[in-house]
Amino acid sequence: MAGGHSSPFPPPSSTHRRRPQERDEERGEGERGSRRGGGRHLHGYTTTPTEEEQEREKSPMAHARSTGSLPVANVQALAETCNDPDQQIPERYIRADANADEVISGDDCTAAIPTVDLSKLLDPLSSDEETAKLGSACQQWGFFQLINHGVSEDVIRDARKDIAEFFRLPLETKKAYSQLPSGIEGYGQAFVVSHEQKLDWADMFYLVLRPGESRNMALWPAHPPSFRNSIDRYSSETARVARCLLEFMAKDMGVRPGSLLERFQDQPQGIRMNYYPPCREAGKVVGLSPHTDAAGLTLLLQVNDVPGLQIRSPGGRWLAVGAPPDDGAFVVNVGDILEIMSNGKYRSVEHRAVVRPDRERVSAAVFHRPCQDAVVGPLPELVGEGGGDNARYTSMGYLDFMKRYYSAKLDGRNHLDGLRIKLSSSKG
Ligand SMILES: O=C(O)CCC(=O)C(=O)O
Repeated sequence: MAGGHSSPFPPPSSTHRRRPQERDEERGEGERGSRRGGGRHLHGYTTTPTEEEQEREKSPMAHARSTGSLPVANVQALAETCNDPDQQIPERYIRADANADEVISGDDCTAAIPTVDLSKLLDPLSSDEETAKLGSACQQWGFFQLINHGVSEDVIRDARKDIAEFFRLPLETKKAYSQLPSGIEGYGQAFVVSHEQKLDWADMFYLVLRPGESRNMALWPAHPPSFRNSIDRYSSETARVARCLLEFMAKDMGVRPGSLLERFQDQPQGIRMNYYPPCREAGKVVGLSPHTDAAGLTLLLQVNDVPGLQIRSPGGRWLAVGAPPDDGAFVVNVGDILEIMSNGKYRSVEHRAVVRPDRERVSAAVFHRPCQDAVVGPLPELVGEGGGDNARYTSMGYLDFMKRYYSAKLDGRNHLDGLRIKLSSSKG
């Protein structure tokens, strides 16, 4: 556990011991600064960041705080009003293109995504064969289901229970963990960059998980009481799984086993918990816009048994992923950074989430990212004199890469495609 103390968490500040309502009353406009331990945005004025703030800004997850989203309505609260047949769904949520594309669906669709078995990767007798399966899944689908991953059932059960319970808290309690204007971390929304853009039918709650010292414990809910412990355990276990996968991916790419791990040193990790309320016009709204993940590797847990994830299948059609199997398999996907590091061998695939008219849906994506000083670019072992291939992507520093990602709305593969180098095939 992080820190190796009897409690896995940093010692609580006085803020942590207060009830959220008390903090609300005290904060006013200055709340946001004070929760960060300083007065950055106190009443609209910029003040000197505290030492604590400065340290956090240097942390590998600083990007999560560097680009905020415009404030928009809480969708869970909106849904409670709008699902009354006398009420209209606000125009900003109505998407003309929501149902434009054909979707391959059906209860057996989960089977269509390749399955990778972590216990077979680790078994010397089956490791080579399973590594080839892993590689093929990453190259063709960019997605796979991971089974026998070794994360214990109780860790998954507790994370599921506490995430679902958090979203069931009264709005005012959840608001105590609201995002700050300058960052993605906290309860709110992401990627809202203009007052005109269409909005997703979902709320999210983002937390930085690793490295442990980057955690902003003031944003970790005190309710449900087991939340912090559950998410801490879940973080350690998923980081272990990601580490393992990165090693086997390096093997499949034909680079040194530590090549990816060096770039993912200390395993920066964040969790995005998504709450999709039911919508009586479910076919006209989108839960989460089509996008690719910036991160290296994402482990998605479908928190309740309501399906909603759709991915671009290799044939180009949307494929609906079925309800999660009972065994707590993860849906794993390759992010933009891994596509770039693999010089395009692996694919970061577009995906989206749809909503239901009758039931809420909850999911949790854990993103694994490289360290702050990593270069996001093709691995030197794969390009130029090292690997003989031409670099297919522009290289840039990780923080610049993330700023670029967070400063645009979610829009399919746009972010990633903007970094592709057009290789000339003509000789003249
Ligand atoms: O809710 C889902 O199934 C997808 C979530 C997702 O893509 C994300 O959080 O980035």
